[in-house]
Amino acid sequence: MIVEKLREDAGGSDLIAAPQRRAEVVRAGLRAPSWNLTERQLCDLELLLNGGFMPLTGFMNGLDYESVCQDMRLANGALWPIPIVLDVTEEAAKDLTPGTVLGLRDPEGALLAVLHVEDLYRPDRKAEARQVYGTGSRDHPGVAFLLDQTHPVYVGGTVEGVHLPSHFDFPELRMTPRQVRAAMARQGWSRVVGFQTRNPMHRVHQELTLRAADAVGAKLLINPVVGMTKPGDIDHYTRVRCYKALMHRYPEDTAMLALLPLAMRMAGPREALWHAIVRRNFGCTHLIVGRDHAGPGKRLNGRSFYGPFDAQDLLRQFEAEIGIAMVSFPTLVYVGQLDAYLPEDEVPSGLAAHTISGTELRRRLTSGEQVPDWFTFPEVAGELRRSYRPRRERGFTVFLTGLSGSGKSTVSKILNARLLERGGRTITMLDGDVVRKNLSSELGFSREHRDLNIQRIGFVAAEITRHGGIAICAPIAPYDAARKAVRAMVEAHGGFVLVHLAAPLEVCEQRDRKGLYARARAGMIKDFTGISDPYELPEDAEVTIDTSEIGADEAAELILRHLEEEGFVGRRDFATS
Ligand code: PPS
Repeated sequence: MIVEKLREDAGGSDLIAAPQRRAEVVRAGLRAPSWNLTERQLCDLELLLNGGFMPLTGFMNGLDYESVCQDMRLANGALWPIPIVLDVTEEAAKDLTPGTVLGLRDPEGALLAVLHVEDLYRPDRKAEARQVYGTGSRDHPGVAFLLDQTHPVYVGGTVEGVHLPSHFDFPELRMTPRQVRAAMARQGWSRVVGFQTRNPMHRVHQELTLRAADAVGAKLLINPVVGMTKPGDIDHYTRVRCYKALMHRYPEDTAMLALLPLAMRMAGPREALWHAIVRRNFGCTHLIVGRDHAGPGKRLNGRSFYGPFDAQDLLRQFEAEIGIAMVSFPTLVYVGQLDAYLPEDEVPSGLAAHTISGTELRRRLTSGEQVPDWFTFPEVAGELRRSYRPRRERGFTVFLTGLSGSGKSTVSKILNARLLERGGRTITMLDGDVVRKNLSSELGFSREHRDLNIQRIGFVAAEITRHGGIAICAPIAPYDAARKAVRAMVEAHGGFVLVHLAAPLEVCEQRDRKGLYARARAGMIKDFTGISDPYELPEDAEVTIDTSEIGADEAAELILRHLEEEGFVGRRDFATS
């Protein structure tokens, strides 16, 4: 039967060039024009090369692409729901014509494969969004990526691989489809149910995977995605530590863990078909599909992009053709009185059902609150806690902005002293003048140079925050976009508190402790903030203090109080750090 054959062949016909051909491929690839693969393209290439994307033989040409977008099939009729395309810039496309070769390199420039160019085409990405994702809305992360982060020209053709992209993390869990199938065969597993996830696995997931495997008499392949998932998801290092910690909870010889370097699109129903094809290639006979499988969450207006069972309904139509059976699963909830997990529609009336959302879990972790044992095993909670330190143990940045003479340096010195008096934390001061002497001595005061100055401060502050320290920055930072960019950099690692010292210009000018305003008025200093250069008032400051009305000590006190209220530092009544 065709499906059996596909399963046997998958990975056997992977796209890495045979040893006797490899030297020739390398020679051609190194001489040819080259393209440095994006993160998503790297993921796609890896699964093309290792057979995870069987029966694809390369990045889609125009015919396959059109047909996949419209009918979920390649031009030859084979089922394939998601475009796998190589998008490049107009600049890179200039060197390419059908029949030429393109070297595909990793971000460091190492050659991974060559693409034998068949065609170049300029897709209608809005149409692609509607066809593949069912929406043109940028609220959908897959659509936002397609419209804003892909290049305008798609290059189609077959690929010949030199080697797989390198991964240095968790090498023992990074298996190709062929290796996974071989491991299954060694263990004598003939029925295997796959479990797809992009989240940490809690007790409910362990329950449902065990029940699913039991229901169909199969073993279990836990196959989490470690390529690209939804922006904001828990990083894969943390997740993989959680999965590893959980594995001993499965009875011996029932479950295997293997990582999948897939770049998810969050395309819901179409993505469920795609996941099924990939898992079939990894040797699974069954796939668990729950509510809203691979959905992107809710729109900004609170509505969902896909119905909760759309993915199950679509996959049901194609199970036989793909050669994988769906194990559909209801949402399980915990019923405290019974100390058991039940499908949500089977909870006896009068009994309370419990669940904890991802957002609530993160809130509990960062506020140091307990995560109940019914929700997650203590070893998993322990791993999560290592990554999600409570706020008062995490790094943060206080970023003071304001005109020259608004009190930034004085207030930041007092704040520094107050925090040092309490002890237990390391603090780095990044005062405007100090930074300009040490980090930015070659820069002037054009917008470009100011932006570069703030970007450098942001980079350093983000690193300090990442390492659990406190950064106190005090530049003028007159431009909103530059301040927002720093916020984004820092918030990826910890807290960010923007403090606007909002003394009116007249007051700052009156103080004129450095005599700069007088010189600026006399035209001796050009592009002086407030006089001959703009200051964009922040609308996103956590703390705004008019230092013409409030003294520096009191201003520092207000900032400290905010830090206490937000939990970045302990309250003085209770603790000293
Ligand atoms: S910026 O815009 O954030 O990059 O500026 P910053 O790095 O904070 O540097 C401001 C300090 O440089 C002195 N100075 C000037 N400020 C503004 N405009 C012009 N043209 C200028 N020339 C020199 C001034 O002393 C600023 O320090 P503060 O502490 O703000 O008074």
